[in-house]
Amino acid sequence: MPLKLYFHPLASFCHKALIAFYENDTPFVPHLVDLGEPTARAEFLAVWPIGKFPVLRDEARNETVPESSIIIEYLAQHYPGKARLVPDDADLARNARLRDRFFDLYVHEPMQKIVGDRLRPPGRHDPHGVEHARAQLRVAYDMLEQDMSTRTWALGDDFGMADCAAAPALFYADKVQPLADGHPHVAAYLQRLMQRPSYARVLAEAQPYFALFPSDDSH
Ligand SMILES: N[C@@H](CCC(=O)N[C@@H](CS)C(=O)NCC(=O)O)C(=O)O
Repeated sequence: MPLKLYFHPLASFCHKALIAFYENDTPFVPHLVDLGEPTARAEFLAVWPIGKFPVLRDEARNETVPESSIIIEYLAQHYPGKARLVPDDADLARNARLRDRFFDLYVHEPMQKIVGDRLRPPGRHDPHGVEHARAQLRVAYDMLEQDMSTRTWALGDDFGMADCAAAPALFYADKVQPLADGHPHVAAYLQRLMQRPSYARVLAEAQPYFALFPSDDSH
């Protein structure tokens, strides 16, 4: 099996890459990395010293591919399937990348900031940073509410890369800043994403790990 994915089932950016694999039933070997385990951590850092997953290793092409968006692009280029996650049309592809960036930078990263702050030890919290992240999420939610009032998926009718990015970003963002508070179209979009078989499978596989998620600020 030429494709090996370094990942963790709870990790939101790993969800994004897994959706792309499952959309096309692309075969791969899952390699679960426990970053808290020193040997596993050292082995992973030898592959990608930045230490963030997902990372794809393609032995057949002797390529190491980090970054969730780049993994999706790589699969679309070298292991294409029935789901065209990156559109062939250049303008549509640019739009897909813009929406992908939007979800990563303005939903996913603020969500990570809020969740990450819950994991900090007492006295090391960053309330200013968390408030900034919450304000960023509010702006992103408002923009999405308008977009999703007329669309099924992020770009319209076809599920694609931007939806892979949206699913985990909104799933976890909703836990720290609920969408139901004034964003019904985005909340409905999240429901569609969760019911999509590829993401439903990712969530089912993450289920045994959800107890590790810091569900409130008391962590
Ligand atoms: N830009 C990266 C972000 C990856 C990322 O933040 N991964 C998190 C898990 S969701 C991670 O590896 N965290 C471990 C750490 O920072 O030590 C991508 O798109 O893949």
